[in-house]
Amino acid sequence: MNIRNVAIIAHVDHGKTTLVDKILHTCKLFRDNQETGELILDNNDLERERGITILAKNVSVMYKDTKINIIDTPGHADFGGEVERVLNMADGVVLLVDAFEGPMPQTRFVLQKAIAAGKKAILVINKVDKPNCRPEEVHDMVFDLFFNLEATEDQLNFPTIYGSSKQGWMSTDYKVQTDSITPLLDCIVANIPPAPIREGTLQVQITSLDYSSFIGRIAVGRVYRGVIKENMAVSVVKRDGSIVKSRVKDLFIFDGLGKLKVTEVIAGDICAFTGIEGFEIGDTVSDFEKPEGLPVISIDEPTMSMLFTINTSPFFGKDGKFVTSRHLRDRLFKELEKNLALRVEETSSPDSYIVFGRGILHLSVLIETMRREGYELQVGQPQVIIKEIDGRKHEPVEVLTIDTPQETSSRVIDLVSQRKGDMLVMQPKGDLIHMEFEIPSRGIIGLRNNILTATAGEAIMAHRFKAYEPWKGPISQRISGVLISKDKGTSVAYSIDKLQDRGKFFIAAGEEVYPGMVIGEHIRPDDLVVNVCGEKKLTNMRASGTDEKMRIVPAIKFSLEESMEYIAADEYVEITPVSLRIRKIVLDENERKRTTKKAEA
Ligand SMILES: Nc1nc2c(ncn2[C@@H]2O[C@H](COP(=O)(O)OP(=O)(O)OP(=O)(O)O)[C@@H](O)[C@H]2O)c(=O)[nH]1
Ligand SMILES: [Mg+2]
Repeated sequence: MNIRNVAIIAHVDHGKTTLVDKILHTCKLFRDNQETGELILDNNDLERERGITILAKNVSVMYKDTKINIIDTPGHADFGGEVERVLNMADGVVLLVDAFEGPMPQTRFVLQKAIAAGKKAILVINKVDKPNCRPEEVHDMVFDLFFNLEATEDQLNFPTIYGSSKQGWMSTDYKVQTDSITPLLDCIVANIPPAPIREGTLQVQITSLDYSSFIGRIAVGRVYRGVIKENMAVSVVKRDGSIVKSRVKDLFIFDGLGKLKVTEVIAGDICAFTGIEGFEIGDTVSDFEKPEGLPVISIDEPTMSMLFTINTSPFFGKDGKFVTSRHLRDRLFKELEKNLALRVEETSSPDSYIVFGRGILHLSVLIETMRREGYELQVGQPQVIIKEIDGRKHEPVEVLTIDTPQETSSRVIDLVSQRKGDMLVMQPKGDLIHMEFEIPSRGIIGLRNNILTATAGEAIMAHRFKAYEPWKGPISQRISGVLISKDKGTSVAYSIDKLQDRGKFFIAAGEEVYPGMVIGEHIRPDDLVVNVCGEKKLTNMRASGTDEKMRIVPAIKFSLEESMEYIAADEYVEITPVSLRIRKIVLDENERKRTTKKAEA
C-alpha cells in the first residue's frame, strides 16, 4: 500500500487541529448526517475548554488510493517535547503559519527540529481569510527562517499552499479561493516521500503512548523495518541497551479518529499495540532472536518545579473526595505512567512532593485534571530549575515575543526590562509593534498578568525556552503586598467597602474566609492583616449588609495559572474541586512574623 506519514506542526493557535478536522471531513470519514462539531480531535475536556491541543494525536485517512497518517501536534511551548518525538514517525511535515502573525517562537522551534531531522516540509499559509493578513510577506519571512535554520537545497524548495482551515479551503494561490482542501492533500501525496517498505527483521520504536482507562498504556510507533504481528514474541531493546523478552498482544492501526484491530502491520505504517509490560519511550520492539535497537530519542528535561502538598487549610476536606497524603502520592505516581515530561520526587515529609514539569501550563493541566477528579491539594510557588555549569550558576532563558498597540509599547518594555529582559527586535507589524526579547524564565512567571493589565488585554505574547545561561541576578517578583484575613467567618460587604482604599479584593461579600488566607492585593509593598467579617459594633446591621450606597469593586478572580504565577514564596495556592484560594503557608500572624524574622536573620 501507498502510505504517507506527515506531522502537522505550528505555533500555538495557528490552526493545526482545525485543518486536521477538515481533512477528516473531506475524506468522508463521517457518515453524511453525523454531527461531529468542530475540533473533534481535541477530545479531552481540558483541550476542548481551552481550545488547545495538549497531546499529539494520530489519525488516518484514505485519499484516492493513498493512506495518509496524520499526526496533530500541540503548539504550546510546554508541550514542545511531544512534537520532537512524534517527528520520528513522519517522513515530512506540514508547517502551518498564520497569514497575519507570521513565524512565531514555536514556529521556529518546531521547524528547526524538522529540518534537523531531515524532513521535507510543505508550507501552509493559513488564515488568509483574516482581513489584515499579509500572505506574501509571511511567505518571505518563512523562507528566511528556513534559510537561517540551515535547510538543505531540497528542503528550501518547499511547496506553498495558501488557504483557510476554518473556511475549509486550500489553494496554490491565495487570491484564488477554492471550495475544498484537496489541493493540500494532492500536494502531500506529490511532495512527501512515500513511506519506505524496509524488509528484514522487525524494528518498531515506541515514540508515543496512548492511554485508555480499560487497557492502560498502549505503545505507539512506526514500523521501521519488517512486519509486526499480534501475539508475536519479541525482544525489547531498552534505552540503556539491555534486552527484555516480551510478547505483543493486541495490534492496531489508526483508522479515521479511532483504531482498527489488525493481525499484522508492515514497515512504513504507524501502529499501536499492547502487551509490552513497563515499556518506555524510545524502546525498540524487535526480532525475538536477533534484537537490534534504533538510535535513542531524547526526552525533554523538566524546566520548572513546584511543591505539591495535601490541603492543610482550615477548610480541608470540605469539597474533595481525595485528600490524604496516600491519595496524593498514588495519583502523582500514576500520572508518571502517561505524562512523559513529568518527574516526581519525594521530600522529607510524606505529605509533600516536588513535581517537575515543562512549564506553568504543563503543571496546571495536571492540577486542573486532579481537581476535577475530586482531589484537594496545595501547591507552592513555581521554581525554575537552576543548573551548575562549569562551576557557575545557570538559569533557563527564553525568547519572548510581544505584539502590542504602539501606544502601550513603552509600558511593555518597562515591565520586561524590570524582569531582566533584553530587547532584540522592535518593528511594526500591521498596526501593532512587534518586539522580541531574551528574558530569564523567572522573569516570565507572572508577567502575562501585568502585560495584559498594562495593555488593556491587547498584547499578544509568546515565549519559548532558548538555553541555559549564566544567572542574571535577582528579579523582584511581586511589587505589592497582600491583604490577609484576620478572622474565620463570612465576609461582609460593609467591611470590604471600608477597606477598598487599601487595595483590590480577591473575594466578594458572603465568601468564607480563614485567618491567614490571602483575600486581596495591598496597595503598598508590605502585607496587611484585615478584618472583613464585620465588627462587633455593627451587630445591629443586617449581616449581609447590602447597603444601597456601597459600591464595591468586583472581586478579581484569578484562574489557576494566574494564581500559580501570583503567589510569593511564603504562600500556597489551595485547590479543591470547588474553590481556588491563596493562603500564607504560616496562617498564624505572630508565628508568621517570627518565621520572617528568623529567615531574615
Ligand atoms: N480566521 C481564521 N481562523 C482560524 C483558521 N483556522 C483556525 N482558526 C481559528 O484559530 C483558533 C485556533 O485553531 P486550532 O485549530 O485549535 O489551532 P491549533 O494550531 O490546533 O492550536 P494548538 O493545538 O493549541 O497549538 C480557533 O479559534 C480556530 O477557529 C482560519 O483559517 N481562519
Ligand atoms: Mg491543536
